[in-house]
Amino acid sequence: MFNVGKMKLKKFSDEYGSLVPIEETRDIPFEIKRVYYIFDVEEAVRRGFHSHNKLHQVLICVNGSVKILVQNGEEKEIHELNNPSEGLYIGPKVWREMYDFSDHAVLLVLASDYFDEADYVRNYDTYLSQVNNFY
Ligand code: T46
Repeated sequence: MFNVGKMKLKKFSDEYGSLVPIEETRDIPFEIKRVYYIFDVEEAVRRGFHSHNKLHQVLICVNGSVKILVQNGEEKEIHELNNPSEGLYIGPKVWREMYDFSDHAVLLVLASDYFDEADYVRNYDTYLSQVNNFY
């Protein structure tokens, strides 16, 4: 789907464990202005329900698993994240929902800009009317 893609992150593993480094513009396709993480989410809870006008993000489930539904009015995909060396890139104009958080799931998000509520489209009908003009 346009503006969505799974990314393999390089992982260094040895008998002492594993390590994944992430360098802005090298390992992910933007400069990182903000990092946040989502945890303590009950299994029945669904979050998200919005798109962004300009924001680029990479989502990494660093512990446990979570499902991410992405859609753009025409296409819909479901990505399961359950591997700390795998990311899901989501660019602008993509509706997203996060659900099926496992016990102790931690969803780490790298974002290309500071928090700005004005960048969110939180109403699905508004999103559909905007995205139809965009694509
Ligand atoms: C996204 C998905 C994957 C802040 O004050 N600063 C922040 O950087 C963020 C991300 C949130 N907030 C506040 C805004 C709300 O009062 O934290 C509260 C919960 O945010 P929200 O309901 O937007 O959380 P999610 O899980 O629905 O969405 C979040 C991100 O907001 C969003 O950009 O793509 O994770």
